[in-house]
Amino acid sequence: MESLVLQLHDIEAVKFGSFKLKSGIQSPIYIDLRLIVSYPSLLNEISQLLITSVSSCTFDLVCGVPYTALPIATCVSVSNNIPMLMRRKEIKDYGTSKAIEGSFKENQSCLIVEDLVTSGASVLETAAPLRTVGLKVTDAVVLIDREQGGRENLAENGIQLHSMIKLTEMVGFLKKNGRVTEEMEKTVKAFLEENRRVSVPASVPPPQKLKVSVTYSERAKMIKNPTGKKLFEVMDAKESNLCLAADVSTAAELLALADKVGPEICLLKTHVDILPDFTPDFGSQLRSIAEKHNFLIFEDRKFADIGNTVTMQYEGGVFRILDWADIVNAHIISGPGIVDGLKLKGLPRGRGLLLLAEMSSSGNLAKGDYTAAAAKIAEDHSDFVIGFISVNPASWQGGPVNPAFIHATPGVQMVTGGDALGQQYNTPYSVIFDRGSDIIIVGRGIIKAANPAEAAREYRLQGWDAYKLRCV
Ligand code: S5P
Repeated sequence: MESLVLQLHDIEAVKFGSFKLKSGIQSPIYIDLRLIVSYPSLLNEISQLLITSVSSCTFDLVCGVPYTALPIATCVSVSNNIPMLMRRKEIKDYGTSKAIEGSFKENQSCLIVEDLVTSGASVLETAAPLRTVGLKVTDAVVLIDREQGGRENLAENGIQLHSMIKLTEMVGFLKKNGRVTEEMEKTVKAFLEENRRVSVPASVPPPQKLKVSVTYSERAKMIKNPTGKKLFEVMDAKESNLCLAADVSTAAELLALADKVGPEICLLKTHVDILPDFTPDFGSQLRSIAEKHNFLIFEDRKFADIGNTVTMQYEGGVFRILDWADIVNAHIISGPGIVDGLKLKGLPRGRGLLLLAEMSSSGNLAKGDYTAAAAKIAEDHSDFVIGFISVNPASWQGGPVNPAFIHATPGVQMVTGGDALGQQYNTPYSVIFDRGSDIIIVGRGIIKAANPAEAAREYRLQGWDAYKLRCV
């Protein structure tokens, strides 16, 4: 190992100074293994050592993290006669649009090969599409572990990291051979001490535990609630997993928009309390447009009170939501009584409920145990609860996604990013394919577009394509 480290130093693949890493942190050491393609014997040596360091693991396939580890994975594959897969970084919008190239069978195990791990984000980005197509990913092998949280971040996602060398060992060898000063060794150690746990960026979706490849039409038969069943059927019939968040400023505008965008959507989401011109016949007008275009209506009321209060909020007041909304949603902050209260009024009318299990806004508190509690309440009320507002359903704790529940995800635009008030956006592909959700909820991405109907069509096609890829 020592000689390998010295060779890497000889070819200047290891540099000392001040370098900005991909994660944004400033590091006194930089390792650039892209150079090894110019040194075939070194590349071969690294590949042989890598494979011996995972001799205790069994796997059917190898897949290198693009791009630096691709030649390493190729060498491992060729010299050990292990078939290889390639993950596309960019998915083509022509041809087969495959995320994973190569031949494989569901449930085969795939070893991920990487050159260097800091937070583990790149390994997770490769693990996500491999798992989505039904492969088992439980191990990753890396030449250098920077000891900055990658091992822990990967373990949290069910991946064991095998490393050939740790960064401190590497610097130790260089110091021993007079390649770096004692002072530099101390600087690197101090840097590692201060940056022990680099977190995985929020833009990297956690790889799912289980592929949900069951089709919407099959899931229509699994769900108990009649509205949930109808929603799956509409999605299948219209080839749409698009929900429009119709956050416009007047009821008149909303009705006009619903009529224009109606052919593209499976669901229209309202915030009826923002409409200054709301009249008691708003519900029946919207319902007739929904019937014309075959979509369902979701009032995003986000009930949060005790059971008794929400029964009145649901049925009464100015808005009389129960009369016209097929679906409403609720926070679970007040406990399962909220679901009992809403169910008392909603279930006899065949209505459905979505629980807020996660939220899209930065710093929100709906995670971990809270999300798990939402899943439990849903299971206990599966006659009325049709699913969740969620962001990363495929990576929830506590096992596989139950295909009988629908997951609808807000915070969707064509590019990732956010607004000035904490909203965070993911792309339709990331939401449906990587994160395993079912419905994209799009507001400003459509309503602020020059031509909302055209924008809605584009979102529908992207959401549907991602779903089809998931079902292959
Ligand atoms: O966590 C959430 C839950 C919801 S329902 N984050 C959200 O943004 N929403 C809603 O989705 C929000 O109230 C708004 O109606 C829509 C997102 O709108 P956009 O304009 O940011 O796409």
